[in-house]
Amino acid sequence: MGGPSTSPGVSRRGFLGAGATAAAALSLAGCQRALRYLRPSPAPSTLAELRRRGVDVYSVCDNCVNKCGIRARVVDGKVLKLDPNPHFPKSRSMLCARGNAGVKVVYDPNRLKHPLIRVGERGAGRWRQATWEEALDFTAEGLRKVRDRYGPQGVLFSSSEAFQERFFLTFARAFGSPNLVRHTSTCLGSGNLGFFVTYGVVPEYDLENSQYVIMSGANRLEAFITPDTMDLMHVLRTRKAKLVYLDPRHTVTASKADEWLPIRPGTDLAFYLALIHVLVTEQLYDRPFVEAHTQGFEELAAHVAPCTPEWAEQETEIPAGRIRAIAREFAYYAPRSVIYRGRRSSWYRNDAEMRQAMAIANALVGNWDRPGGLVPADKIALHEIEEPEFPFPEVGRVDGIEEKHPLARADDGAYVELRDAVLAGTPYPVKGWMVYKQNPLHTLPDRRRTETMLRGMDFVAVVDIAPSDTAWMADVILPESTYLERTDPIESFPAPHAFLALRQQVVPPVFDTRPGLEIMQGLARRLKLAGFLDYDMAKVHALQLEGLGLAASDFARTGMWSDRTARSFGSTLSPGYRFRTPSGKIELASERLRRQGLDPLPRYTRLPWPPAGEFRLLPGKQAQFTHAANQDNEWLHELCPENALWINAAAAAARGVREGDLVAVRSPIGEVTVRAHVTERIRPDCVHLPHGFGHRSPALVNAAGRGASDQDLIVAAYDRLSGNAALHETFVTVRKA
Ligand SMILES: Nc1nc2c(c(=O)[nH]1)N[C@H]1C(S)=C(S)[C@@H](COP(=O)(O)OP(=O)(O)OC[C@H]3O[C@@H](n4cnc5c(=O)[nH]c(N)nc54)[C@H](O)[C@@H]3O)O[C@H]1N2
Ligand SMILES: Nc1nc2c(c(=O)[nH]1)N[C@H]1C(S)=C(S)[C@@H](COP(=O)(O)OP(=O)(O)OC[C@H]3O[C@@H](n4cnc5c(=O)[nH]c(N)nc54)[C@H](O)[C@@H]3O)O[C@H]1N2
Ligand code: SF4
Ligand SMILES: [Mo]
Repeated sequence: MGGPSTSPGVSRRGFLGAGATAAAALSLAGCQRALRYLRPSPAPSTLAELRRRGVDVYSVCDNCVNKCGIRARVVDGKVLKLDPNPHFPKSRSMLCARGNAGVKVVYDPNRLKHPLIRVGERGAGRWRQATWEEALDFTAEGLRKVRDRYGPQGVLFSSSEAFQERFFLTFARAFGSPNLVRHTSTCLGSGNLGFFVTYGVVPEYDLENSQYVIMSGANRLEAFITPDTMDLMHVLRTRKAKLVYLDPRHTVTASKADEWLPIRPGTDLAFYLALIHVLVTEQLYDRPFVEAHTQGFEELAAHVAPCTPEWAEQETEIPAGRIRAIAREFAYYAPRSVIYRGRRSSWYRNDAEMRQAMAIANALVGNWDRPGGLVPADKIALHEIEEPEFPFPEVGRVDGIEEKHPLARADDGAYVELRDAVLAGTPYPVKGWMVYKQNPLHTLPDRRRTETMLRGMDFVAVVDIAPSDTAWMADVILPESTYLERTDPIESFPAPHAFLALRQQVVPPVFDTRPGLEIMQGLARRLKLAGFLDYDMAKVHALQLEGLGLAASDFARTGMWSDRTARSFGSTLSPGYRFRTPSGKIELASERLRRQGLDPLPRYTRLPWPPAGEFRLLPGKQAQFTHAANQDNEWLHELCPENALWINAAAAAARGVREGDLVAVRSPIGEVTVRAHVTERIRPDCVHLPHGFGHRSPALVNAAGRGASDQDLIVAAYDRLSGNAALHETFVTVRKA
C-alpha cells in the first residue's frame, strides 16, 4: 500500500500520462496565445479596415507608481479596453482594478479638458476657460512677478513620480529655485536612508525565489508593488515560501500569511533588534559573508546584547518564543530569506533607524545579491539628456534639509519642515507654488496648514489631469494629457528584471490638453530660459537610446526591450568590490551616520503609547484606489463610494458603536465624522482610516464630500534622520456621532 490512490481503472502511469497530455495541451494553448501577440499582424488593406478591426498599442499604465505594462485595444480611434502586456517583466501579466479603469481616465466627464484661469476668490471655484497661449502667458507672468519680488527661491516646485516629471524638475532648476520637493518625503525617504547607510544603495527584492519573507506593515496584497505583489502571491500559493507578517491590522496580506503578528504599533524596531540579538548570540549569522563583506560586527554585537526577545516582548507584545523561532527560521532559510523593507516608510519619528535595523538583519544572514534575497537595483543605462548648466541658487533651501538631514536627498526635500518654514516666512519668503502631478492637500499631514500655505501664496499653478482639491485652490490649472494620450521618455526599470519600456500614445488627446514637456517648454520660452528643454519627444528618445543601437520604433511590438536573458546575481560579491559606503563594505555600524555625529547603530527609545480611551490612528491604502487620486473615477467609485473607520469590536461596543454608525473622530488638530467599520481585524488600541477620501473640490462630482480625510486628523511630524513625514504619530478619540 502507500502512495496516492487513483480512480479505479486508471493506473498511476495512465493517470500521469493523462495529466501530462493535458498539461501539454494547456501549454500549447498558452503558446498559441503568446504567439498571437508575438506574430506581426497582417498588414491591413485599408485604414478603415484597421479602424474597424481595432489595433493593439503597447504602453505603460500610470495609475500609480508601479508603471505596469498595458496593451490597449483601440477601435475607431477610441480606447475600448486595457489588458496586461504579457511581455512586460515587471508586471507579470497583471493589471489591477485601477489599471483596468484607466479607460475612464480618458473619457471621464469630470476630467480637466482645457486650461483654466481663476476669476473669483481663490478656492471659490470660479474659472474661465483659456487658450494655451493665455494660460502659459498668465503662468509665466505669475512666476516672473514672484521671482522679481522675492528671487527665484520665492517659488516652490513640488511634484510626484512620473515619466515626464524630469521636464518639470529641469524647468524648476533652470528657473533657479533651490526649493524642489517630491513625494518621496511623504513616502519612502526614511526607508531609502536606512538601507543607503548600510549598503550604499537602495536595493530591490527577488521575492520570486524567496523561501521565507518577513514583512512589517508592507501590505503588498492591497498596496501593490509590482513585481513583488505577484511574486509574493505566487510563492504563497505554490507554498514555496513562508510569510511572517507584522501589522496591527489584519490586512489581506495578513490573511494570506503563515503567521500574522499584531504588533504593538511603533515597536517594530524592538522586534528587529531582538531578532538581530538572536542571530548574533546563537551564532546563526553567515560568518564567512559577514567577515568578507561587512564591517562593524563587534560593535553591533555589543549594541544588541541587551535587546533580548524577553525585552522585546514587553515592547511589541510578540511572545519572546516567537521572536526566537522567527530569527532561527530566518537564518535557516538564508540566503533565500528576506526582511522586506516596504515602500511607504513615513511612519514614526524613528523610521530610518527601524529600516536600518531591517537592513542590518538582512546583511547578517548573507542574503545580499543572491537568488531569493536583496538585489542591487541595477538598470540598463540610458544616455543622459544634457542641459545647459543650471544657475546656482544664491541661497540654501528654505527647509534647511542640508543641515537638518544631511543624509537625506536634498532634492526630495523635507515637506513637513518645508511647510513650517514657508508658513513662518523664514529664512525667506516663498510666495509662488507650482505643483506637478501632486495633491498636497491630501499628501501632507494636517490639511489645514497646507490650505493656509496655499492661501498665503501670491501665485499658484497646478499641472494635473483632474480638478483635484489642490487644483481647485490654484490661480491657473494647466491640464496635462493623460497617460494614454501622450508619449513619454523611455524609462529604465531596475533588476531583478532590468529592461527598458516606452509609454506610447494610445489615442490622440481628446481635449485641449498638452504633455508635460510642451507645457514646461512653453513656460521656459516665455521666461527666456534659453537652451533648456530644447528638444521634442522624438529627439529625447534618440538621445536616450544613443549607444544602445536601438530606435523608439523597436518598442512598438512589445512595449519593452531588454538584452538581459537571465538574471544575474553576485556581481557585488566578487573580491575587491567596493560598496558605496565610506568603508567600501556593507556597514553593520554606519560610518556615514558616525561622521555626522550621529549614532552609527539604530537605538530603540519607546514612542508614546496612546493614553487610556484613545487610539493610534493608522492610515493606509485600499486596493482599488491610488492615494487621493482616483476616488472620482466612475468605475472605482462604484466599488467603494466612501471610506469607513476600522474600529475593534470591543472598543466599539464600549462606545455603543455598531457597524455603519456615524462616529466623530477627534485628534489634536481636528475632527471628522465618518462611518464605523466594526471588526476584529484591528488591535483595540488603534483605528484605521483608509487614505484618500473627503475630497472638497466640487468638480470631483462623484467623490466630493464622500468619506473623510485622514489629513484632517494627522498631526505634522517627521522622521528624525530623513525628515520624511511621520504619519502614524496621531492619537484620536472616537464617539458615536
Ligand atoms: N495620510 C496619508 N498621507 C499620505 C499617504 C497615506 O497613506 N496616508 N501616502 C503617502 C504616499 S505613500 C505617497 S506616495 C503620497 C502620494 O501623494 P501624491 O503624489 O500627491 O499622490 P496622488 O494622490 O497620487 O496625487 C497625484 C495627483 O496627480 C494627478 N495625476 C494623475 N495622473 C496625472 C498625469 O498624468 N499628469 C498630471 N500632471 N497629473 C496627474 C492626480 O489627479 C492627483 O491629483 O502621499 C503620502 N501621503
Ligand atoms: N492599491 C494601491 N497600491 C499602491 C498605492 C495605492 O495608493 N494604492 N500606492 C503605492 C505607493 S506610492 C506606496 S508607497 C505603497 C505603500 O505600500 P504600503 O506601505 O504597504 O501601504 P500602506 O497601506 O500605506 O500600509 C501601511 C500598513 O502598515 C500598517 N502599520 C501601521 N503602523 C504599523 C506599525 O507600527 N507596525 C507595523 N508592522 N505595521 C504598521 C498599516 O496597518 C498598514 O496596513 O503602495 C503602492 N501601491
Ligand atoms: S499596480 Fe495597477 S494602477 Fe499601478 S501601474 Fe500597475 S496596473 Fe496600473
Ligand atoms: Mo508612496
